[in-house]
Amino acid sequence: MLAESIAMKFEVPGQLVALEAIGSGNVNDTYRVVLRTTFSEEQYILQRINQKVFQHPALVMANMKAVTDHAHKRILAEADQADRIWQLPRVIPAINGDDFVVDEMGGYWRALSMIASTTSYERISIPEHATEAGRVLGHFQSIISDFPIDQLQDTLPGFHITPEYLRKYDQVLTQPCAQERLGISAESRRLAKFIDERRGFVDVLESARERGEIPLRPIHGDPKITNVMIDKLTGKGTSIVDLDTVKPGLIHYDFGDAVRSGCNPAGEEATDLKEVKLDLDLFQALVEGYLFEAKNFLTGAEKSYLYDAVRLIAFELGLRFFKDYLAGNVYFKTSHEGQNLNRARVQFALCESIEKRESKMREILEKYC
Ligand code: GN1
Ligand code: MG
Repeated sequence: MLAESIAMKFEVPGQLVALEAIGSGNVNDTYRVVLRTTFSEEQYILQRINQKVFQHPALVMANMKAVTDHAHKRILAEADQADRIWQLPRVIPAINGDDFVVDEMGGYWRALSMIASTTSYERISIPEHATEAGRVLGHFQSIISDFPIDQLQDTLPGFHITPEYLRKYDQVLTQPCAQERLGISAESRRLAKFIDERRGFVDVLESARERGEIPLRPIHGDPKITNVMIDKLTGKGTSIVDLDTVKPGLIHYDFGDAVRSGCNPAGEEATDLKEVKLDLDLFQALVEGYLFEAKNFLTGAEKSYLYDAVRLIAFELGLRFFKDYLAGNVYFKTSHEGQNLNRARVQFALCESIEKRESKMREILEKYC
């Protein structure tokens, strides 16, 4: 198997014992690699980078290496004041010294250290977990907030620029595949109408950035709840993983993504839309954790857009899933027909629930800002 032959090309001691596919990511392929020597066991994460999504994998790795090196130094420098051992994956070099291995077909693979004794969840059901997720994101953003963005490459142009996704959606709508799908499904037409009714707000963050109200900073880009690692022994959040999308952006994309994934207890793949909602108790808990860490480095203007961020990122992900469904599922991995359509239905139902709770959410944000 290809992954097995690649697994031994990194700087890790021991012999390969097992390699298993893990994770629920919609983009990369992820494996857990177990190696042993007589006296020790070593485990690490092996990933094949999806080159349909990331066209410059070497730049993705350069960003990841630079940001993690910086973050590790901050974690060590602040360890004495911390209430936990913060962790962050380390890029394990290949035997030839590169940060990745390229296979015979031109595929890019990377190795990352494993965050020991932790687990991650597809959904959150208790407020304590939401607080920990908020702390993990806020802490990560805070320790990279002083990393200079001009040293980061834009590895995914247009990522989280909602007006761009809308423009691409409009292009997809003109294709025969999309027209056919809209023609046969009343549910698709309902979603298209849902989008049309919200065209006016898609630029809420980008226009604030253009006006100079909110700055670009280094961000995670994909802090969904499955990427937050919780310590199995202490219950505390200790790390964030999946650092592909670290690049300059608005902190709002991260906050919105953490909330839309963490505060909908029904999860991304729910089939009963009645169960999809923005749970205010989870929201309050996540906000408390996030602002505990992030309050001091965020500006007042940044704080004032946090509600919009949540509404927008739920909407944006729905738009991205729906666009992909109409285009014939070319971006997000799927395991069954209609999966991207259903994912879009869920995000739009969540967006509606967020809209209904606007005043309560603003009150909560006010309280912790
Ligand atoms: C993708 O890598 P993964 O599966 O965690 C996507 C995110 C979406 C997420 C939705 C690079 O994340 O933007 O929010 O799916 N990542 C990319 O599940 O597009
Ligand atoms: Mg990801």
